[in-house]
Amino acid sequence: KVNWGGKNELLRHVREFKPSRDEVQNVRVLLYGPVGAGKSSFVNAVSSAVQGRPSIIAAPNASTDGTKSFTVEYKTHKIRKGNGAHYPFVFTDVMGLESGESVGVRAEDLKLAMMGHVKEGYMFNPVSTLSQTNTQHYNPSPTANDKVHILVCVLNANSPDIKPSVLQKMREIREAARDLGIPQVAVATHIDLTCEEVQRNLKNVYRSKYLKQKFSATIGIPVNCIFPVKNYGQLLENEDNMDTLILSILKNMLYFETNN
Ligand SMILES: Nc1nc2c(ncn2[C@@H]2O[C@H](COP(=O)(O)OP(=O)(O)OP(=O)(O)O)[C@@H](O)[C@H]2O)c(=O)[nH]1
Ligand SMILES: [Mg+2]
Repeated sequence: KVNWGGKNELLRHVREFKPSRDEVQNVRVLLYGPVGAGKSSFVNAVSSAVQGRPSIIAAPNASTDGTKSFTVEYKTHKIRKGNGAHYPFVFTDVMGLESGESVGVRAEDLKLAMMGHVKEGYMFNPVSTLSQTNTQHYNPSPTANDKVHILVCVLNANSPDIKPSVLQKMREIREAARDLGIPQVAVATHIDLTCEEVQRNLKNVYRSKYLKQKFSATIGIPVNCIFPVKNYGQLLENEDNMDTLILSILKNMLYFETNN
């Protein structure tokens, strides 16, 4: 349930959020998913909702028909809180998963990222996995802050079925997260283009059974951990309902960390 009138309360909750363990200063949220799913746009949507104004901190693809990932490096985005400080949660954006071998981000690299072995600025190489001998980008001794605390699968609700080879990579990533004890959720983007009722009124979003069922079966994430979202696009101003939806997703994600 989304409390559509509760934006201020959600904002207060997000502002007061503190990681559950003392050794963690930043809860690290890692986004992964097929190319063009809306990973970078989701980072911007969260940043915009938290800051109350449109904010672009991760470069999204300006074109919607990308088959090659627009994001190519391992990049962590922080959201400014004022006075030089930032919120104690960060979003790590990565290259998208592509269909086939030696294209897109490698599942192995995402496993290394989850364990905290990948350093900022690493340019993903679809042909080979980050090696321990790459001292510039391999972090041999990750701290609690380098490790991933929440894994978010980002999917485009408006795209055709995900290709089997991409599903296989997603499965590997999910299983690695399970073994590492990292909680997992999914975000279904582009809901504005998927369902007429949602397009008419965003408040109908959680009524759309189709959206949830479409994904739960294929990606193996329980329905109650799939959040439908509309990312900010070309908007010049924030919209209350979008902010409320995104803030409620953020609150739920952070809840998974606290209760893990
Ligand atoms: N209508 C609509 N468009 C969206 C939504 N989310 C993302 N987009 C558009 O989809 C395109 C791809 O978005 P990105 O955020 O670049 O996707 P990505 O997953 O980061 O893509 P790669 O980095 O290439 O893997 C962009 O043109 C976005 O404007 C959404 O919820 N609704
Ligand atoms: Mg991207």
